[in-house]
Amino acid sequence: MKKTLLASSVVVMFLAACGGGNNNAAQSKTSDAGSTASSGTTASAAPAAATDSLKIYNWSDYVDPETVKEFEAANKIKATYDFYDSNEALEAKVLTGKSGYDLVVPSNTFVGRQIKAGAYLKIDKNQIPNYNNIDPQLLKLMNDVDAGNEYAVPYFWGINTIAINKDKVEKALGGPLPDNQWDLLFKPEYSNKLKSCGISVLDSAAEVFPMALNYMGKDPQSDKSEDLKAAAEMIMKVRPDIRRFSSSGYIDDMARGDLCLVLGYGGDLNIAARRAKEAKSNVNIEVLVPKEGFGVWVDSFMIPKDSANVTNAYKYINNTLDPKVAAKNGNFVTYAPASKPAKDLMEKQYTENRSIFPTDADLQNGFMMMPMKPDSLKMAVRLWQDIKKGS
Ligand code: SPD
Repeated sequence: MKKTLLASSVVVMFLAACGGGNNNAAQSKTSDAGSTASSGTTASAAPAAATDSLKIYNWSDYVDPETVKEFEAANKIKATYDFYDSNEALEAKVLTGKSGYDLVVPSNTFVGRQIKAGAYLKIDKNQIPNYNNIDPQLLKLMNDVDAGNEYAVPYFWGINTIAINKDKVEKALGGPLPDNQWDLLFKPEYSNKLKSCGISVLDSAAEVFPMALNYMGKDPQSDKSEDLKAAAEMIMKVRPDIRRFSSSGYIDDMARGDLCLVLGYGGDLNIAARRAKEAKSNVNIEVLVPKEGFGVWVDSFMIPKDSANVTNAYKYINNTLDPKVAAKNGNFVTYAPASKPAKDLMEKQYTENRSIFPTDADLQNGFMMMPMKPDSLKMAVRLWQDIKKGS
């Protein structure tokens, strides 16, 4: 499989970092919360006024609500939690400079240009005593888009992959799965057979193009217009078989048995599998880790420059890096926490799940999702609109 040098070297870093076990003793520290925030545009730090509220804008299904209640009670802070399901939705808010939030959680693919646009405050790491729990390899990865790790504090990492309703797919195919599991989505011979049991694909050019390019044997981060056009042509061939484009709604649809093939976020697909089990509905979902590749990404907390509750934002970030809190969130959202000692505190059913914690061997086949150049992203978005229209 063709990969960029950067993508390969990044995945090699992951091999050493995240796939292997970790024996670190869990450490938990509490912030003493006297706070200053230095802004990307202001040289001197201004003391932040004490408030009792915190406004968080995060991905849907990305926190155990119990941890939020516990944080509120322990800190006497009222947290307002709003949700989005795509980087594009978040970006539309933060780039206005008037987000109305104290914390947001973009992916590594979007962080760099949002920093450049001046959307965020610099992080004062002294306000985050649990910062040392962060897997150093994640910080190294983030350094590519946030030099010196000045703005972004990693929260979870995960993969873009596919999941199937095993029984429905086997029945529809009338035979075994293809050797290359991505054929299920990208080869009309297979997608056509799965059309009636329901195919759903993430509603985002930035998420889907790298997967298509990788399947075609091209650099998943290719900025060449001919590569993007070729990927769009390939997707267009299976377009009639795609029932919906969804970046979060697929979780419940799949759990109910209304979809049999989904290109989605690894943890969310595992939530669908868990919900199906809990409902005892005989919907048997398998989240695949295709040997032909999958995309790897990192999501981080960032403080928008219009934050009115910076001290509380630090307290909250610090709380999510507490290994016990991170493990609780990890079990709930079924993603790999940035807080390294948390892995040892998570349930084995999740830490041994390769679509949540891919093994070193799996990661050899993965590729890091990297930011697209602005012009290429613009073009990919245009092509994506056409794909969705089906014309
Ligand atoms: N439900 C939480 C989903 C988090 C997905 N993060 C997106 C990463 C995109 N590259």
